[in-house]
Amino acid sequence: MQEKPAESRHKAGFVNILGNPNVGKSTLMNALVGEKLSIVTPKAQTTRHRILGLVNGEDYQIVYSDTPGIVKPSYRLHETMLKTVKSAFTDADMLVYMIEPHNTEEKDAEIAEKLRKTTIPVLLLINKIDLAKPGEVETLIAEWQQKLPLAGIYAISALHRFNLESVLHWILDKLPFSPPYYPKDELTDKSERFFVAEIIREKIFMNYKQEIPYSCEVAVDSFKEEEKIIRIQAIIYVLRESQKGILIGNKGEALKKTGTDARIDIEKFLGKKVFLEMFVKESKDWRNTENKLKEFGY
Ligand SMILES: Nc1nc2c(ncn2[C@@H]2O[C@H](COP(=O)(O)OP(=O)(O)OP(=O)(O)O)[C@@H](O)[C@H]2O)c(=O)[nH]1
Ligand SMILES: [Mg+2]
Repeated sequence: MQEKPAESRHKAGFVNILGNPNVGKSTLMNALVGEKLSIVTPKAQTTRHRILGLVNGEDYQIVYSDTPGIVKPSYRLHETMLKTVKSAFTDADMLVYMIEPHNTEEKDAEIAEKLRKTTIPVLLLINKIDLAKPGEVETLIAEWQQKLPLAGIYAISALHRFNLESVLHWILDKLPFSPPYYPKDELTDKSERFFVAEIIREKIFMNYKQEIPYSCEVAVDSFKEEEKIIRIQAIIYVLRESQKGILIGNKGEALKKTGTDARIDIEKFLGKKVFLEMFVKESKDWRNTENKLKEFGY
């Protein structure tokens, strides 16, 4: 028998990670890619865009997609987030659906039905098993085996990198034969500016309470690389004038802390010294304004 040419033995495909907010999708993608691409916070609805993370091997390329959590839309930004999730449902070679032990059944009922009907291979991951009560995981596995008899099912901890080899093994096994979709030295589809804005948004999620993180959008206005330093100017947009003061804080302390936290991580990400300046502006009701959402890349 003739040996297949190397090109046709190459595997590649889109592995799209879906799930409710906060289940650990971004943590999983970062762990699988081995690089902190997606921002991670303890708050729900952290991720707003679809972010690709590539894992390149000699004879394979896995194109992971981290996606926003599935939400019931209460404003336009949510609608675009949901559209992103839907697109990830249709262009996948494989679907990874992630849940956590204390997830309520009804939250997953609708999607479970879709997953049962699809012809795309499905991997169900029960994440955060480090937080599970005894017996809880076994019960969940049995339940999902009933619901999705064809799916691969694993209990994992994305945070503690527990059982991720099984995940990778399952994915590589199901990956279709195909030439690579992206150059083999690429890691993601997003720009450095995008990740800088995301890191700032992560620090806003960590440092402010209640509605503030959900009211902010970040845009990098200027990014100038010099020999020894990168000078970055970023604008934080808020929904209302009254939120500016909260962001800036007493004597500017709050914004200063957020800026320092962000700069430290941006320097790690870019591998270079960074000078970061941040300005706060009002962008009236941006979450509900079509052309503003477009401008912000949604
Ligand atoms: N204990 C524990 N916490 C985890 C695990 N995986 C993720 N987390 C935490 O869960 C929180 C949410 O993680 P994310 O990765 O941001 O979740 P997500 O699904 O991307 O959330 P959205 O982008 O908001 O939809 C963070 O505080 C993570 O550190 C895990 O295996 N165990
Ligand atoms: Mg996320």
